[in-house]
This record gives sequence, structure tokens and C-alpha cells, in this order.
Amino acid sequence: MTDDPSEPENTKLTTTKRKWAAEGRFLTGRISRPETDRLPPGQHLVKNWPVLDLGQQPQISEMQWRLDVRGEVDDAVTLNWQQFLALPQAKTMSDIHCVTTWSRYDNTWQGVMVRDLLDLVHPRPEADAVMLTSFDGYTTNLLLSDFAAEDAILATHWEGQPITREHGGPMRLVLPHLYLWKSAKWLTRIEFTRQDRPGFWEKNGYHMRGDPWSEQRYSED
Ligand SMILES: Nc1nc2c(c(=O)[nH]1)N[C@H]1C(S)=C(S)[C@@H](COP(=O)(O)O)O[C@H]1N2
Ligand SMILES: [Mo]
Repeated sequence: MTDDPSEPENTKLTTTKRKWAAEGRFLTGRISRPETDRLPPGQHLVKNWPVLDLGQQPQISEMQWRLDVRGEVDDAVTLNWQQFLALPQAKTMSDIHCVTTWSRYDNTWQGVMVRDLLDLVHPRPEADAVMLTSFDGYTTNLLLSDFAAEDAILATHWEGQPITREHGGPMRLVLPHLYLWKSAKWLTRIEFTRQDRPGFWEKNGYHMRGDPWSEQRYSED
């Protein structure tokens, strides 16, 4: 199932979001910075936590679960659930910002810091980017410099409880400084690459980087 994840199907949401990208929906033209502006431009706060995905929410048992870390690293590894939980455990608190304009403050997370995973696999100097692949076939790309952010966490818990299946459990990435589409749910493969190549939404009109404070919602062309 995870060896050759097929491209997710066209869905109503995909079509709508492609249309938004084409129209430049939600762009305010303002630029703000996290130090001065906690809430990025064009965002509003929510108290609940909306669910957004391509409509397939895979159910992965602890037996089936694998995290495959490969590509431009010295020590490629495939971890099972027990091995993943044996990595150093950490807790963080962060805000999340979705490109569909909602933000949610002060989420508490528990899991493995991305930096601890990097210490384990030793990315090579040639590694510039990562491609993330999930159990539902979703892909998204990141520059290694973004993936290696201090607060990036491979999260298993939210607010002290295991992350639910709809929010990407048993494990998802949380990368607070970029729009939430970069935070792959049901993550199963991290491939280190020399070149930054577009993932699913990035091929569908969304920005390669996705910085909320400079409203990098859509690709330039
Ligand atoms: N595997 C996977 N991860 C995904 C997605 C998806 O469809 N599949 N959708 C992305 C998008 S577009 C958003 S906005 C967030 C939503 O996360 P949430 O449902 O926990 O709010 O997940 C991101 N991660
Ligand atoms: Mo999204």
C-alpha cells in the first residue's frame, strides 16, 4: 500500500481549492511578521479544530504502521511503531494556520522532534529538500531548512490524547511556521532529495513554500 502511493483522486474539495488558487482567493496584499503579528494576514481564529483532507482517512494499526526515511541520508531507516516510540519524546505548544483562512492558537503536541529524527538519519550535505508521502497517497514538499525548524514535531498526541484518525493519527507532522497543508497527516515516508519538487497541492496551484506571514498561498504563475 505504501510502496507506490497513487495520486489522490479528484474530489470536490480539490476542484474548489484549485479554483481558489486560480482566482487568488483570500489574498489581502498585506504582509506581517510573526514577532509583531501572531495572527497572519487574512486569517481568523477558531476554537474548534476543522478537518481537511482529500476524503480518505486511512486506518493504520500499530502493527501495519511504518515510517520509511530514505534518499540523501547516510543512515536510511524504516521504523516500526515501537522503534518510533523509543525515540526521544518531546512536548511543544504551537499555533496552526490553514490556507483556507482559519488559525488555532496554543495547541499542545507530544511526539518526536524532527531534529531528533535528523540526528538519527544524518542527511547528506547534498540534501536540500524532503518529499513527504502519507498512507492516503498525499504528498507535500519542504525545503530541508523548513523541515528542520526548531518546533517541527512528528506528533502522536494533541492536548494529551492520541491524535484521532481524522486528524492524522497515529502520527502526523506539525510544522507550525508554514500553512497546515505542509503538515502531512498519516505520514509514512520521508525522502530527502537534492531538488525541491512539488507535492500534491503544490502541483495544484499552491505555493512551493507556504509562509502564512507573507501569504504564500498560491504559486506565482
Ligand atoms: N495525508 C494527508 N495529509 C494532509 C492532508 C491530506 O489530504 N492528506 N491535507 C492537508 C491539508 S490541505 C490541511 S489544511 C491539513 C488539515 O489538517 P487537519 O484536518 O488536522 O485540520 O492537513 C494537511 N495534511
Ligand atoms: Mo488545507
